[in-house]
Amino acid sequence: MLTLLLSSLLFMNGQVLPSEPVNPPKPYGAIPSERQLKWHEMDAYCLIHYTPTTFQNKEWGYGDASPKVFNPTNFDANQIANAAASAGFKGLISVAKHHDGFCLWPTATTTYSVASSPWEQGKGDMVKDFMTATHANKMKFGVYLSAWDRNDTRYGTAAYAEAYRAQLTELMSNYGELFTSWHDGANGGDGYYGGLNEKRTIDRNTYYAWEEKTWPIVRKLQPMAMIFSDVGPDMRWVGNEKGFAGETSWATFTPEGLDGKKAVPGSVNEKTLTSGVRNGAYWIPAECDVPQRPGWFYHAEQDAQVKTPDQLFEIYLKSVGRGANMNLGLAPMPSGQLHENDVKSLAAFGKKVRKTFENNLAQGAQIKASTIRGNAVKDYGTQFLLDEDRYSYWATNDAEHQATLDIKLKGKQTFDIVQIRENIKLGQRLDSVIVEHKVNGQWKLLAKATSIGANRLMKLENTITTDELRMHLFAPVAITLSDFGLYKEFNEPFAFEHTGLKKMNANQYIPAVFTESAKAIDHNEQTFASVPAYEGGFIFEIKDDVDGFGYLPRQDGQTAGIATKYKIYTSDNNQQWKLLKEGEFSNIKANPILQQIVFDQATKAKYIKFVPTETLTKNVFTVAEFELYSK
Ligand code: FUL
Repeated sequence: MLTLLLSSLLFMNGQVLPSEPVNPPKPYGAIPSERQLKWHEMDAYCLIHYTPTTFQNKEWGYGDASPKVFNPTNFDANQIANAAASAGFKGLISVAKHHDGFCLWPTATTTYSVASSPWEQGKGDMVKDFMTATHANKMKFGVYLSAWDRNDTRYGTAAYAEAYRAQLTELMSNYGELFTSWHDGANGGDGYYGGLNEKRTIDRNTYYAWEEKTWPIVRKLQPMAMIFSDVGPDMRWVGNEKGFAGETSWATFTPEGLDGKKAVPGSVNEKTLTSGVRNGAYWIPAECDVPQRPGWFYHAEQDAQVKTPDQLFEIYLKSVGRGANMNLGLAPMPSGQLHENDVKSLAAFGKKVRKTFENNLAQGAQIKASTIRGNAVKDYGTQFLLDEDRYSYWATNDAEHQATLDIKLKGKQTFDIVQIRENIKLGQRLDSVIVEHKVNGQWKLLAKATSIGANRLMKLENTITTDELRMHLFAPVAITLSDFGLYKEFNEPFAFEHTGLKKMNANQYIPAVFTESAKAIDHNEQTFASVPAYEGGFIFEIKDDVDGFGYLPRQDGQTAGIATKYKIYTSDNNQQWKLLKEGEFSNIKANPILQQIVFDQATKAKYIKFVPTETLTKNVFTVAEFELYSK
């Protein structure tokens, strides 16, 4: 190899120059498709949840809402698309049908759609309106079609599976070029099902015939659409709804099913979703979906809990900055527009990202590599680290699997983010990198990272000022690196009006039972109570009017004992109880956030009782915190 390389070199002006082009390194492992490359270039986009469920103040519609409730008074797709574009998002996905089964377009497959609603006298097509507004704001469009349908009486039979594919065909045919077809894994369970109100289970491995019949529809009609499901095939769920990819998150992945079966949407070994798999069989990068509010749908009581620009920026660093993409959930109000807090936060987040990354402080630096592939500076030199092209790169020879870059900045620079990228057309090659800076003449560790891929943003604990850096790189093959950047996070004050529910103080109520469950009222979100016998419920003696009740599920990442259904009772004597409210904690497994139950009016009763009526694990109920609220 070496002799071959040397024989192709000439000496000219004392410099070793290659006489003929040096071959580029061979790609390593699984590599992205053209479709995936285009998707990586998008970085971030949004997902809009707006269906009858919005009007019911729920997170999962049961499928029983009358189409008559779907009557926005002020729907404005452009207000929503414009807010997303102001945040720098590159795409919008319309939830064309959520689990409640209501279709936002006039489908031929069911009457449960906009065509039966009063909105635009049943003549409207909301998917089309979102598409038009998305394109007008220079973004790409996509659709989400829930496989689970709690309205359709055919759910569970072959007829529904056919209808589902017919719906997909309509969406893939009539809404321009789509960048994604988004399919979530939640399916099967109880629902309205045409009035039968029962539980239906399906065989997740066979029912939807994903590979045989369903994905081919997308491939045929929308070849550039990325198919999302928790197992791919084009991008995978990141395993949480916080928006965070793993500190190590490989774009390569090998889907693993459960119980020795094949991996399919809704039935996958979730353990490796967050981290991916080094040298996995396929290129299936993570997508980090996270709602802008605590839940995916609009709830007025959450107006003060809209994520701030700083929170969104943290998500950006831990998704886009970990080689994944960010998918932010937008939740319009029943009126049909985003709340002003959401709009304000999106615009400020957009400004923050723009200002942070507009100025690469490494520009003008001199970067000396320990080695350059075939000494071909023109083809593989370090100048490519500072150009705007994410596919041009500096490279080492095939036998060199460790290298060092010495970086002399143009004067002293102050920064707190280090960015690097690989040219992913050649695969995910780097195992790890270490960045050092000089302190009192000594090299000291500044940052390190694994799984680089499409993008890596290393946020430093402290802002530093220096004019000299060094980076060590490690890979199992020739090293290639395409970009190097230094940035300073842009900050400015931000606040929105805080309205809504107020947590009651401990002196406004007395928990009545609670020996085992003391941890549920210790004001420490990290501890949790685990209670084996909970059917009798949890009683609070109250001294003030109560407007709502809160249940925070355990926050340790485990799901055992989390409640999925509840009843709340009131009493004046702690003996006779009256049912005040009952419901489900939809989507709590994937998104274990604080569940706030708002009463229609304040209760003046002396006692209030919370009963978990269904939990994720039989015979155990877990709770991090109970809260009571007043207005
Ligand atoms: C999940 C659904 O169950 C949630 O309601 C939401 O739509 C989220 C984006 O996907 O699987």
